[in-house]
Amino acid sequence: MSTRIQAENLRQRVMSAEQAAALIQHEMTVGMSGFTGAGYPKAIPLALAKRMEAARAEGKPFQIRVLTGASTAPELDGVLARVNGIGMRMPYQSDPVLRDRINAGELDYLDMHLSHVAQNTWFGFYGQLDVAVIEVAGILPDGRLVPSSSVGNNKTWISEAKRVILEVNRQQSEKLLGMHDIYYGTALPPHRKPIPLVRPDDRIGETTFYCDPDKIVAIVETDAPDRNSAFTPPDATSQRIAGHVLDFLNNEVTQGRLPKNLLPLQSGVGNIANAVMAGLGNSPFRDLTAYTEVIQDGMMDLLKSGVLRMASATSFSLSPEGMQDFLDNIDFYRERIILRPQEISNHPELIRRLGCLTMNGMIEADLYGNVNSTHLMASRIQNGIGGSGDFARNAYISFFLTPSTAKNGKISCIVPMVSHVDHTEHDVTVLVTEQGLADLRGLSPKQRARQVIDHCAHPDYRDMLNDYFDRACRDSYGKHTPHLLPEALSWHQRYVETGSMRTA
Ligand code: 0RQ
Repeated sequence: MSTRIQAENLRQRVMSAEQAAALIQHEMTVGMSGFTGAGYPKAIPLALAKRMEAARAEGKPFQIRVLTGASTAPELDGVLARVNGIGMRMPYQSDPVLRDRINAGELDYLDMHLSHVAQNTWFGFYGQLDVAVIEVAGILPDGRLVPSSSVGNNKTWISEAKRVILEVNRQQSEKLLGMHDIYYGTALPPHRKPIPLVRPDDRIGETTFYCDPDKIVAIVETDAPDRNSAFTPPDATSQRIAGHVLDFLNNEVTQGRLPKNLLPLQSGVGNIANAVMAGLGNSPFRDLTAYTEVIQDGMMDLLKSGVLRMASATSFSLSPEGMQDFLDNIDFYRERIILRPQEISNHPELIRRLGCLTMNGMIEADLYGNVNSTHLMASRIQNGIGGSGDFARNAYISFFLTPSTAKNGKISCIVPMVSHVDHTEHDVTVLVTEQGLADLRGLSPKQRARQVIDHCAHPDYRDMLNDYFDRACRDSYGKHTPHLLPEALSWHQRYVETGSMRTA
């Protein structure tokens, strides 16, 4: 048995993944660990999927409700979706198999602000959590649990679930102990108090989770890596987007609206966000901090080069090389990284207090600055809003980034009216494409439209957008936010019908 399980009284609860999975029944609500492919249980979902398949073969239904921190991996969302074992999923996913099932209308998916999940659970909005399945890096002699490579909602799942099942993964470094900051001071309304965090590097909690030992019904030992998918090196489009962001930040410093070392950075998932981080590495900026939810390779490079002084997050999302570098240099990184529960990493109060500069990807934006981050052609979900709303709504400056076109130029990512709204015009400060940057601060809707067309739209679509806007200004029912209904959404309809938004 692994030396990772140091609490004598818990050792007799070690069992196989199959035995542990047998404790999970049809229609249970299960809170699992996992955030952006880090720290998710590796063995129990697989064993559970086999049971589900066997039940199905006997004609018996077997579906569970799955709550996590954010996205997981093929070994969790993928295997359960493949056997149609998920009846309800929240709050975020990015798995291709699960995504297809959601878009086929085969399960209920609740895509929601990540900061809301823990508190809504405490409020009782989701009913009783039956089981928590949590990956940890170890169990200390007194029963405290050493978190693994993500924190997510684990603290909440452990405290709220009737029963707890642990996966102790010996591939998670023992040296993770000391990197986390688990805040136990939150209270429910009407007795909430300010969260005592005023700098991104403040530590306000514990390094481990507490768990009532009587609730721990099973412990499974695993030895498997996190998903760790590779990043594509920044392409020309991402580099141009990053260049516009950096020019903008430089100018803000020159104008005295940002300090020389900026304000805490939040960076969303994906290659463009990673490219902005790479761009910062080649910039004169120094002594930066990050208050974000996910640490990708780009941020690790900034830590290594000293451009970034420290980073606070709830999870990693590293490439295999990035993970290897992290493990090789964990003593260095442990001094510079703090992982927190997601209700703290994404807390509106803290994001507003710290004045975060937030950078998130989007699918499309409209002339007035409304942003769609989640839906293709209004109805097909890609991933989910994730933490982008927590950050954008409360940011000092909120940036949304995208190439100006998608599908080889057949789709314009700047449209008259977004087909789904995640971030309203009130929460979006700056739009950036490879074409340029639209600074929407202090602009009325009509002023914003000109900025967005001139700076962000692809030249192939500029005339079409100007034509729409000119006619809307002339013929719209109201002239404050001019629109021609139903022409506003005809661009999307045209793509659905003809495979291109272009008219010619
Ligand atoms: O389709 O896969 O069929 O090729 O949408 O597009 O370019 O791969 O997107 O990986 O940069 O992510 C907004 C989804 C961008 C991401 C989003 C099609 C395109 C492709 C995906 P294919 P890309 P990226 C913190 C922050 C919300 C969560 C968030 C996201 C597919 O950034 O999920 O910000 N954000 N979290 O072809 C139709 C358009 C399109 C389009 C792209 N305008 N119309 N299709 N596509 N633009 C992290 C967490 O919260 C965990």
